[in-house]
Amino acid sequence: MIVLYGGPTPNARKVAIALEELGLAWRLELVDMLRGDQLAPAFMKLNPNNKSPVIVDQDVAGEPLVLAESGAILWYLAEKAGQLIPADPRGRALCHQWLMFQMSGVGPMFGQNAHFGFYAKEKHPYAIERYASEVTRLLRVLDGRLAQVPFLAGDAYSVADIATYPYTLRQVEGRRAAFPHLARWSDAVGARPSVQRGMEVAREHLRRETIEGGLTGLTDEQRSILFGARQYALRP
Ligand SMILES: N[C@@H](CCC(=O)N[C@@H](CS)C(=O)NCC(=O)O)C(=O)O
Repeated sequence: MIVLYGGPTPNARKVAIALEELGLAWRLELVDMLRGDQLAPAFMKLNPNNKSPVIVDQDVAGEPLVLAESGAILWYLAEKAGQLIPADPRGRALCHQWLMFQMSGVGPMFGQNAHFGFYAKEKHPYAIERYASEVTRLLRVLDGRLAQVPFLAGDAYSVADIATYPYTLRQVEGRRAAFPHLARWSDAVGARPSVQRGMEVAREHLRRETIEGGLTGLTDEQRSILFGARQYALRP
């Protein structure tokens, strides 16, 4: 049994999609970010970086494996099941490249775009413009890649697609004409039953304060939990 610590967020969805696709036995342990579950001592023991997702794999030799960082988790699960990473060296290398592109580019830049564009109380035009431009640029890179191949790693669906889809889904909506290849890929990925199930992870816990929940706005306490005083006070 694999325990997934996470909530209704893109990074936890990646892991839920992979778990569903691979048919591994798993269950969810909710991490409610707005409540500050990620700062609780029990969670910080699993990930001192106070971020979800984290998995605990009890089905391993020796101690249960505790693993954070969604890209590392996807790679681990794919290797464990022997699926979702191309077998040939070229495909494997490209799969790794596009997974890293998601982890180092798409994830952080889309995250900062959401932060400065929506969650930050003060609106800084420079930061808003900077990250909105980065999002558009990264979407263009993905669209160019998907003009050449059906999936990010090449011919086969892989962990690189799983990592990217939860982030690009909302951005592609309304920009389909600008990014036709990305839209084609997004439809194909989104049609997979495992993706549909994985995207539903913890949906019932989606909070109205978040963009996806309707963006009623964060309270000062929630801002402090997510972006400020609370997490920094934990550091020596
Ligand atoms: N690089 C990490 C990023 C994880 C991350 O940013 N998780 C968010 C939820 S999607 C989180 O836990 N945020 C809570 C916080 O920053 O306090 C990964 O890919 O797993």
